[in-house]
Amino acid sequence: EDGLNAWLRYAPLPNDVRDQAHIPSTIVTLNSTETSPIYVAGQELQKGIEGILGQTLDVTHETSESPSIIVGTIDAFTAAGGELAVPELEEDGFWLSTKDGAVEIIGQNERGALYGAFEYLSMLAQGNFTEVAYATNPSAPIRWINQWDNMDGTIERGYAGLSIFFKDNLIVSNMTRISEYARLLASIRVNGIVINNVNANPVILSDENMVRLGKIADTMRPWGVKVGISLNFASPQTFGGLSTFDPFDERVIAWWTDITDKLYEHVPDMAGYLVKANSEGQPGPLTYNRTLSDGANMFAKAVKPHGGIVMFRAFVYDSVNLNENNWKDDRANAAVDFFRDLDDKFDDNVVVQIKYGPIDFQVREPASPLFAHLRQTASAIELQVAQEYLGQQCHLVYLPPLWKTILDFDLRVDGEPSVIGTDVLTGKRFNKRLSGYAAVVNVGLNATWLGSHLAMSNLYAYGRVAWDPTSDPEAMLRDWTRLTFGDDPDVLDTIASMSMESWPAYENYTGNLGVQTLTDITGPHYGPNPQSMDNNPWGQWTRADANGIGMDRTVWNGTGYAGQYPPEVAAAFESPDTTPDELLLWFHHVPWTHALRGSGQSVIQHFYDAHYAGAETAAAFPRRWEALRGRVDDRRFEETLFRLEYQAGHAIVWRDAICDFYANVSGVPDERRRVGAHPFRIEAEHMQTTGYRVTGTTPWEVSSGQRIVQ
Ligand code: BDP
Repeated sequence: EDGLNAWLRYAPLPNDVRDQAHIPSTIVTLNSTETSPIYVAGQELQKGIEGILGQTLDVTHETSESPSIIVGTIDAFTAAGGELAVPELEEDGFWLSTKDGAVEIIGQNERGALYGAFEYLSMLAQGNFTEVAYATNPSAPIRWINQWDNMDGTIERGYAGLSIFFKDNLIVSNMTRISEYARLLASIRVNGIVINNVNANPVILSDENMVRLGKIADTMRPWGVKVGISLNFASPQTFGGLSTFDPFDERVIAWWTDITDKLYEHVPDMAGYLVKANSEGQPGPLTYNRTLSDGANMFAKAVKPHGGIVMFRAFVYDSVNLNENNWKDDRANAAVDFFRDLDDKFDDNVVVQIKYGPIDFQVREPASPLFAHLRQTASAIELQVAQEYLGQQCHLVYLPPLWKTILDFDLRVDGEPSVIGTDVLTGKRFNKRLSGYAAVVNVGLNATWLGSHLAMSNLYAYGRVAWDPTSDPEAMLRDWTRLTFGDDPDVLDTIASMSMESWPAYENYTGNLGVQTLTDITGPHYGPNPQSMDNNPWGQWTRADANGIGMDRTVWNGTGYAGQYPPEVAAAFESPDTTPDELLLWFHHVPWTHALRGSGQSVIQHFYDAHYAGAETAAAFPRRWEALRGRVDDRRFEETLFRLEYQAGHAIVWRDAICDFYANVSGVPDERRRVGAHPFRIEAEHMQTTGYRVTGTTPWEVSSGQRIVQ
């Protein structure tokens, strides 16, 4: 197996399990046309049941007296004389009943019915034939994917081959992979996708690309996935030939209106736009002294008549003005500083899209305080399935436990429960119509989609989390594993336990106590480079020196960031005594010998111990996987083993680099005397080589003997 079918393999169940399945012999699709999600649902059910149970069912449009698997919308079901005691369904929600020998899959809309069909198939594929009858609704209306695909076919932060969407500045003409991707997304209830990079190239707006965008939309529509695009703010000038891109200039407004109208001719149901403005060199309204909301609203007005929305990113900070030597400077403050006063300024079809933490997808961050400030403006959270700072799919890092720290966080706005997942992003807390989720996903042409079989659990779980933020990480993982690898209990337990240990292990060997991922920040964001975590213009600093480490973000003495939270939360973060250990260095600058609340251990000793513990966990992964030889098909077994072995080795590189570096900075030795010893490392420079030379390296700490072979 090459991984292309991901969790939708529909692998045959063993005969004794199959024998327990008693399902109707016909599939009835109500009111379907060939391009509708209901039609697709019928086809998918037929294909899935054939694979899983070996039964070939007919698909018809005619209801009959005999029990069948009925798929349709509520309206179509009642029009066909069906009676349904269904609890209220919301947009995209569905009802699934397998009672009394019949199966009812009834969506609030066609998309919902398709989701219900996938849900039913997921049960069958896991050999689960229990009788169920329930309705389920999404936690939020926006459940999108953001691709960071470039028009030339490369992918920003892509680690699995070239783009499935673009080549040579054009949208591809072969829609096969795009259709397969839409199918995967539908099965996890994703309803929108922005196909191009937020660092946007205006050539996406060329006539030819508009036509082809229409093709993508036609391909994804039957799967219920709406298409959107990222815009470059300066397009009127750089692409349209105007002398300005000022959002208040009539010509600029007319240009965008015209472009938008044209786009909607090709894609009548286009989801909308995604905009990264005035961030990391991207143009934006601030150039003309207009506000960020002025910029967002210009697009909002253009898409409004067509029913579109604008996802406007809150990832705005000014690296030019950050000064590392100013201890009051802090990039973490930027989003709230930029957006706080704009809360009543955005049009109602603008959604401010906020990264989960205030910096940038680090291994540990506190929840972004901006969620507490936008009471009138619609907001969405931005997660990353792409493991940019988290091992780039070469390391197994199962992300839902990380996401959970954010989604379960209670901001206590006005002293009332304001949990990000269940209160804020559902729209309930501030009574919002629009809200939800976006995830950066870096699928590429590689057959595994993400370059790693095990990384796909993150994509699967993303959809489930967006549907229900209270979803249990391990339960989702077990479902995914059964669907992806079958139900061998050893396979299940091994993948479940390794995955659940993977994020804590990665945090242990890459950056502890809230200090961020101590990675190479200057470019690739891969591998250890703690020295680059200071001396950089990006404001990602640890402020480590001989005396201590951590950013003082308190109000009384630091950058004031803690004060961006509502009072109860702010008060807790203000003191090291009430800040959780895992965020200690995020909020406080402390001496190396500072004792942790939990263990009483010093900060530096915790660093040492955590790095050894994390590397040890990773070292066990290949051994644990090896025990599954013969229980997982050879190809996926070997490909996964290769990655886990690599991870085990790289975790040691991480461990030694970070420990050596901070032993040097702090001057405090490891009380267990491991640091610097590297007893099991094999030094390449001690090997006999031909055609290579031994040389020094930067940063020195990544090679145990400070030398490499080149
Ligand atoms: C950073 C990435 C960069 C993105 C940027 C963004 O390193 O490639 O363009 O975020 O989100 O994490 O806009």
